[in-house]
Amino acid sequence: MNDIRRSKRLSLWLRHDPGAGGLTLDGQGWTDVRAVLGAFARAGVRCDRNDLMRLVEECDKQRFELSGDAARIRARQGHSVEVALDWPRADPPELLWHGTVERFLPMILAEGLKPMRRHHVHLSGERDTATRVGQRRGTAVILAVRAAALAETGRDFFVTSNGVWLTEQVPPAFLEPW
Ligand code: HQG
Repeated sequence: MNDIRRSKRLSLWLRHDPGAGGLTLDGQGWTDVRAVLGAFARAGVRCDRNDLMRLVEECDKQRFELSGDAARIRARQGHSVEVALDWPRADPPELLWHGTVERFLPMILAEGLKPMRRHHVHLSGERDTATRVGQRRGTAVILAVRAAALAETGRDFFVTSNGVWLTEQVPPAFLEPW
């Protein structure tokens, strides 16, 4: 199994369905590295500690995070299971970016950006990153989010250690197709 497939399996376990790997996550989304290695073994997937460390390190989007002693692992964001991520609140820049596709636009412009099955709406500081996110689904359509103005209304923004901005939702008045 290559690293992309291992990474998808790990995303599934650490974000959406820990039970599928026989894993449990703590309140902040952490689980034991040894338990994850056991889950790969039970799933019949070759992934030893070195494979896992490489996957965490080389993952283009830095999706996963190890504890300081490398005994525990979690997904940095993107969960659908209930976890309380402890990302710091931060003041966003004037504009953040969201990449989506044409077919979602009418709904988004009518009701705003919603987290859908995740906990938060994901926004990027860089337009190029938003383009890549949108391109997962087709031709990317980019929305500018007037983030600083939204924060001034009292809406919280959080920033992950890999630079993804998270917020609960973005009302249509703060969105502009770019
Ligand atoms: C859309 C990946 C209809 C939204 C990426 C998006 C990112 C609405 C989709 C990260 C809507 C949700 C997150 C509304 C939002 N009506 N559609 N009101 N509000 N949408 O995957 O932002 O590879 O949950 O535009 O690279 O695409 O997993 O969010 O198209 O960083 O690490 O509903 O996931 O990272 O899709 O992607 P998602 P996303 P990973």
